[in-house]
Formats: sequence, structure tokens, C-alpha cells
Amino acid sequence: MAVYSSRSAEAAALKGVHLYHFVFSNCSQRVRIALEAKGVAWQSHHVDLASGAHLTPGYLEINPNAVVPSLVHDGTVILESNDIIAYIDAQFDGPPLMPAGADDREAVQKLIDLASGAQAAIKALSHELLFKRVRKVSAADVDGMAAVGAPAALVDFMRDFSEDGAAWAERVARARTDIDERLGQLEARLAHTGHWLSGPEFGLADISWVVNAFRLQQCGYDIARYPRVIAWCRATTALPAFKRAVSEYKP
Ligand SMILES: N[C@@H](CCC(=O)N[C@@H](CS)C(=O)NCC(=O)O)C(=O)O
Repeated sequence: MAVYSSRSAEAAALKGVHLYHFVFSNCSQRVRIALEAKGVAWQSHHVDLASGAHLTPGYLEINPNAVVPSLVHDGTVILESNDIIAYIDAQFDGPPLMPAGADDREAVQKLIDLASGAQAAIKALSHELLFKRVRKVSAADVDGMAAVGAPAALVDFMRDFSEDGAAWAERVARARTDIDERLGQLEARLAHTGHWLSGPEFGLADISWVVNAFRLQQCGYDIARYPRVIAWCRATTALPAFKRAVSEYKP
């Protein structure tokens, strides 16, 4: 569990549940769905990634990885969206989001790890297929990120994106192979469970993955080879928690 000993006085002073997040971030959407599914009251701190609000000194004290989301619960900072949703399920009343059976629990943990490992590919595909048309990043923007202390991996990614050359094409090609492999594993799991990824009931594996599947659809990514994933995605995005947290969410 990624509990972070933050030196942020802002975070330490917070009472209740506070989410630092961005409206279109799939990792943030994952946490908002978990909060809605559990019925947890939370306060929003919208971090506008487009204007670099995640790179300010105040936010870097809360999350030194310079990413959203970050959850603060009674002054304790929890990072990593998949750890945050597990934390929310364990800490709060409401419908349990982990299945009861040991085999399903093990499968859910593997699926959550599979979703965590998909983030680099989802990010590359989002930039290639969605953001490229609307977001131009200059070499000076990238140098600016490095100058304010953004982690090297974020800076390298943005440099490749801004240059749009062979290194970027390589990232996108790797992302396509990676995502197809992971979607194949979801298809196999759904063949076994029938409806939800998590097991007999909707749960953490569904929450963890639906934001990725929804993003791939927004990207126009071809998932026709995965009919069970398509049907599952339709059912999951129709849930009230998904609508409140994602499709109808306004920051
Ligand atoms: N492993 C992290 C990944 C978080 C992440 O990559 N967040 C993205 C938005 S979905 C972000 O803040 N990106 C900022 C950037 O790339 O500059 C998690 O699951 O919380």
C-alpha cells in the first residue's frame, strides 16, 4: 500500500477524504468510481494537468511522482490509483469490492496488477490517438518540466511525444502490442466468469480496468477482436457509479 510520508502541511491539515485528481485522467477516474461505488463523501481538489498544476512545489510535496491521483484521508497521503481503490474498499462501509472466494481474490489481484502495468501503454495511445490533435508540446515546454523537477520518466516521455520521431513511433508500436496482449487476458477471464472481471459481483478489477477500456474506446482503438470485453465495458459504463464518476462528472 503506497502510504506516503508527505511533508505537505496542506495535506496533514486535511480532515475527511480529499482527492487530488484531474477530470480526464483515467487513474483519477478509477478512484472516483471506487468512491462512488462505496458511497464515500469526498472533497475535490482539481489538479489541471493541462496547465501543469501537478508540477507546482505544493503538489510535488503531496505527490513527488508529479502525477494524479493522490488521496488524503485524515491527513494521511495514499498514492497509486490501484492502491487507493483497495484502501477505499478496506476502510469504508458500503458494498464489498473484493470477491469472497480465494481463487477470485487471487485473480482480482492479478487483474489489478495487469491494469497498473498497462498505464504506460494507455498513456502513449492516449497521446497518439487523442491528445496529439489538440495538444502541441514544444521543446521549451519539455525543458520547463525538467527545470521544475518533474521525474525523468515523465520528461523523457514528453520529449519523445514533442519530437514525434522514431522514438515516439517505437513507444506507440510497443503500446499497441502490450494492450492487445492484456485485452486477450481480459477476454479469457470473462470467458471464465461470464459477466464481471472480479467474479460473481462487480468489484475492484472491473473498476481498475473499465477506465482503460473506456479510454481505448475514446481513442477509437480497435477492440473488435475482444467481444466479451466490449459487452463487459457496455455493462460497466452503464452503472450509476461510472456515470457519476466519469461520463457525467463535472469538476
Ligand atoms: N501509477 C500511477 C500513474 C498515475 C499517472 O500516470 N497519472 C497521470 C494521469 S492518468 C498523470 O498524472 N500524468 C501526468 C503527466 O504525465 O505529466 C497511478 O496509478 O496512480
